[in-house]
Amino acid sequence: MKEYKHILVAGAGVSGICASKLIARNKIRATLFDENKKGALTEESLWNKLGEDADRDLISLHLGELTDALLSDVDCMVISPGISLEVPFVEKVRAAKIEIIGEIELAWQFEKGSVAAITGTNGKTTTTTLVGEIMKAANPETFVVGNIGIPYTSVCDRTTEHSVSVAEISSFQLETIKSFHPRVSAVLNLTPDHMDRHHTFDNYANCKFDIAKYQTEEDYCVLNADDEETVKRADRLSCKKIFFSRLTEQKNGVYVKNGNVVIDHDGNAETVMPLSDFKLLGSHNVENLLASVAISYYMGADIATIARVCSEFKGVAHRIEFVRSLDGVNYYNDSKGTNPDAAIKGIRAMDRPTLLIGGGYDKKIPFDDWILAFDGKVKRLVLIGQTREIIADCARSHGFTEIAFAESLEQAIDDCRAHAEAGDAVLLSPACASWGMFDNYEQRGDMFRDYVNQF
Ligand code: UMA
Repeated sequence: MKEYKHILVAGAGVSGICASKLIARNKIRATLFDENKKGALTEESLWNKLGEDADRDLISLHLGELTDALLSDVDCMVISPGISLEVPFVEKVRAAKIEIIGEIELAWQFEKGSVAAITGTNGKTTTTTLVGEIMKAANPETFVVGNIGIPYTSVCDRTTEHSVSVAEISSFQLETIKSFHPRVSAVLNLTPDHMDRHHTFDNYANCKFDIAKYQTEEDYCVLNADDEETVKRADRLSCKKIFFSRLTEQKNGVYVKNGNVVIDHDGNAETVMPLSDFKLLGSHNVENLLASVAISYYMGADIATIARVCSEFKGVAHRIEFVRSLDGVNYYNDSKGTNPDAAIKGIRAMDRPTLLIGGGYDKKIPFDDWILAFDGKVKRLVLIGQTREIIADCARSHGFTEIAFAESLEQAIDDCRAHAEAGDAVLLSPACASWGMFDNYEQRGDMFRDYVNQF
């Protein structure tokens, strides 16, 4: 770590909390600063968040406007990914010629092991989770960190020369790297997102590609050969490029051939696993699988371990999570489908006749697009919660009439089980928030999983 004396940490969310504690653990003064525009933060609430192990001699708090006095002896600012670099206080820090870095760059200064860093518009969390599980099986000293909700700064000083860090990295986090250098990086795909912060698609895409900016020809970047916007930008990379594809064979890459996942490396094409062993649905998940195989192979995992973990992988909890197969019926928990848009992804991912459990808290949003996405796939819709009549009316107005009501989630599952036949899927993807019946979508999904597992 550089010889800093006083670091300003901007943004008192989970990122700033963990960064301040890391800085103080390393005997450097940290001032945790937040503009607190919503007025929700107090010094007391922040000390509670910082916890008992926070060093109160080295950490101080500053809520409200950033003053010149505060900046007088600051030699670096660590900014949260949640704060745009265009806000006025950042301009003030720049004008004072204070170095600005982000949490990933800060953590990187403590990293002793090797890093896999994953970005892309969609699939980051699933891929990071799967690579994390593969690497944990190959090397118990594996940390899964980043935009997935576990700040890299919370574990980076526990890394060793043998450890592996698998990091989900957002475009916001990449805006403030200065030397972050993963051994294997990945850009999964690029479609417009976060335009409020990046303004143009090109800015956003370039920012994503910065994940490989400090990689050298010894390193690898895993890229989606089926995604035009990704392929288009690959030439600029100076590291080795490993392409993955669902559609075409890739020399030195990972692809699907005759129903198998194949890795072509060192002049050999080796079968990793039958694609049918992979439980997650949807072509986007096949891409996540291929990327994960490539990333973990170049991070040093052996093919037998990769195949075993990929075939056991049940997905990220509550996101089209495979729960189990019972009497030939597959059960999926997509409790994270808390709005019609998210639930449309759930139904699209089903590759078989589906008994769908929907309904919940009324956010006063229309359900038409969701019903239209049923596309002949939904054979029965079982509705729960406050919105059940509204959804039923909407479904009928689009000609869908196979509808049942249930008083509880358990009753809805029982109904589906009674009506499902071998080859069907039962999907919880409610298109509604859980409130009213549950505390949150996690509790709803946990209940679904537990109930299905006890049959
Ligand atoms: N703030 C200011 N001034 C501003 C703007 C914000 O003072 O102009 C303050 C706010 O009052 C707030 C803090 O800055 O207290 C920022 O908090 P936050 O909730 O935005 O950020 P964190 O809780 O620290 O979480 C961040 C990431 N958030 C964002 O990128 C928006 C988390 O990603 C990340 O997991 C976490 O750091 C640890 O690395 C979340 C996310 O939504 C999951 N990411 C986006 C996504 O996935 O689409 C990119």
